[in-house]
Amino acid sequence: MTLELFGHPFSSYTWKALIALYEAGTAFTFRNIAGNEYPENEAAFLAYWPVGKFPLLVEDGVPIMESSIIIEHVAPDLVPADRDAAREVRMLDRVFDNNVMTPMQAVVAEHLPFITETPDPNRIARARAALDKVYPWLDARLAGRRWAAGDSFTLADCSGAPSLFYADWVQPIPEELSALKEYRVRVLARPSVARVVDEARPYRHFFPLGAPDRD
Ligand SMILES: N[C@@H](CCC(=O)N[C@@H](CS)C(=O)NCC(=O)O)C(=O)O
Repeated sequence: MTLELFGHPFSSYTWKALIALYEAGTAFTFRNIAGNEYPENEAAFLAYWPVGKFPLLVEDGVPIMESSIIIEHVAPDLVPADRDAAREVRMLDRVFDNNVMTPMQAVVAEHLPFITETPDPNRIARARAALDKVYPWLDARLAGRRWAAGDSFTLADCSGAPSLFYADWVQPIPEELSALKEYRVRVLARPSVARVVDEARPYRHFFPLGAPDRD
C-alpha cells in the first residue's frame, strides 16, 4: 500500500492530519506543496483535487479529502467506539474547525495581500468577536479534562491543537480562562503535536500578522 499526504508544513489543517498519522505511527510520504519549492507536488495535488484545499491523502491512487475523514481513515482509534463518547469527540472536532479555525483563518486571510488588498476592519472585528465568544464555552467544556473530550487523546485534540495554536496568536486567550490556556499548553507538549510545531518553524516568517516570539 502507498500512502501520501499532500499539505503545507505551516497549514493548520495539514497539522491536524499529520498529528493523527504521527499518533498512529503510520508510514507515509509527505508531499510538501509549500510555495514554489516542489512544483511537481503541487501539480500532482491539483490533479487529484482541483479545489486545492489541503491536506489531501492519497492511498494507492485514491484521493481522500477533508482532514476529519482522513483521520478517521488512518487512525480509527482516535474516535471512541462508545456512541456517546464518539459524539462528544466529533462535536468538539466540528466546534474547533467551525468556531475556532474558521474565524482564526478569517483574520489571517484579511492580512494576506493575495486574498484581500485592503484588510476589512469590520470582518476582522467580527472574527475576533467569534473567537471571544467560543473561548469561554471551551474553557467550561475542558475544565477537569486532560484532553479535549476526556482522558484519551482523540480526533478532537487533532483539531484542538492547531486551531488553538494559531487562534491564540490572532486573538490571545484571556488569562482567566485557565482551563483553556492550560489545555493549549498541554496539547502543544504532546509529542505528535510538538513535532508538527517544530517542523513548521522554518515557515514562521510567513505568518502574515507576524509570529509572536513564543510557542
Ligand atoms: N475542511 C477542510 C479545510 C481545509 C483548508 O481550509 N485548508 C487550508 C489550509 S490550512 C487551505 O487549503 N487553504 C488554501 C485555500 O483555501 O485555497 C479540511 O478539514 O481539510
